[in-house]
Amino acid sequence: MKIAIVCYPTFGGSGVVATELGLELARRGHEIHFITYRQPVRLALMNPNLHYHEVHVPEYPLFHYQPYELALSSKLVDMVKLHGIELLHVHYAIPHAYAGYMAKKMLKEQGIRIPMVTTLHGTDITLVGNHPFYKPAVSFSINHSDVVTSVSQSLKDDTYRLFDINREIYVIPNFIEVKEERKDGLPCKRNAIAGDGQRIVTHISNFREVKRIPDVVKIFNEIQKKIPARLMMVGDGPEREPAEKLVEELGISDKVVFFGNSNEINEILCFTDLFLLPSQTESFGLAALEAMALGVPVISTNAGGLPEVNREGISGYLGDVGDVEYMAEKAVYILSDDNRLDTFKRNALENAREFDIQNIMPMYENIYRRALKQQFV
Ligand code: GMT
Repeated sequence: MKIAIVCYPTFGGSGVVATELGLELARRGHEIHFITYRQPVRLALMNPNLHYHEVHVPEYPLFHYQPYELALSSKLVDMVKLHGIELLHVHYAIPHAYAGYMAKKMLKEQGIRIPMVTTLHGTDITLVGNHPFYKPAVSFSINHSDVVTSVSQSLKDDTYRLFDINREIYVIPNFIEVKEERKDGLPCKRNAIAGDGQRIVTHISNFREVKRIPDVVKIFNEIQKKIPARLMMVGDGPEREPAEKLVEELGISDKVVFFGNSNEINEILCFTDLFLLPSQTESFGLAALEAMALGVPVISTNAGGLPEVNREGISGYLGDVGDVEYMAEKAVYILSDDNRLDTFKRNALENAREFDIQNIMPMYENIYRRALKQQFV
């Protein structure tokens, strides 16, 4: 199949999922065209089936806001015609499904019919898309997609609850490549980060309010009172600076490292003993799955789709949003005994296998076949 993938090219989860999906589809022989404003961070164009087309938005002083959707839909039209693309797969309703719909309409006028698959990732539904300023456009784009998928059952339920949706939504969970040899094969530089007997706790995110960064710091503060430990804070965003201040106020600066954005996620997770994700909401929690796939247990909240990924008492524990005390207590429970920690590590890896890319990829291929077969407008 010849597929155009539209996504956000940044460190965010939806961009990572879209990129990894495109890479695997290309490995499986499909011709993949990424169409976005910057080359996605995880995209390595080392496969003849992979193509990247940049969307340029010319600056014009009259425009207060540069019209990205317009430029994107025009680019989609041009690329579909030039490369004979058969299907659009847009990640994130805003504004990608909207731009994709416009492209479909323009192509139809030129006698080209092309189906659009829309994948909902969460923030486009639960945080941004639900705002009254966007809601009608988001509902419209979802209802006019040919096939709609969501990354968890929880997100599917939220979409039906928050929007007036008249289409079937298919759940296709996020995925991960579980490599048997990865943990041993990597040069784990544990000693450069922590001394003997110190546990390593990690948090990775875009440091937005929804991640409840102060809770990460507070949970770690409780852990380090009982167990020698260090906290790795990976990522960047508006909550980073306040977190650095909080760490200083708590007098634990010597135990916390702020890495900023990193392309070495696997290297960091390789020496991690416990992952923290106390988010306000999380449609799936890809970062938690990435941790589990490297044998790292997870302490998270039970919000959104997290219970579909992290299993209570097996791969880690889940507390109510804001229940720092419970999450800290369970973190200490896991970290305070070598044998117990090893069991949780093994279970986390075992749990991650369910989401192995090889299990999930056929679901997307089936959805594409369905979209190509059905009568689309
Ligand atoms: O919150 C993030 O980390 C970024 C955000 C995004 O929009 O890319 O992630 C969302 O999509 C990911 C991939 O499907 C999910 O794993 C995240 O749970 C989801 N974030 C939220 O729901 C807050």
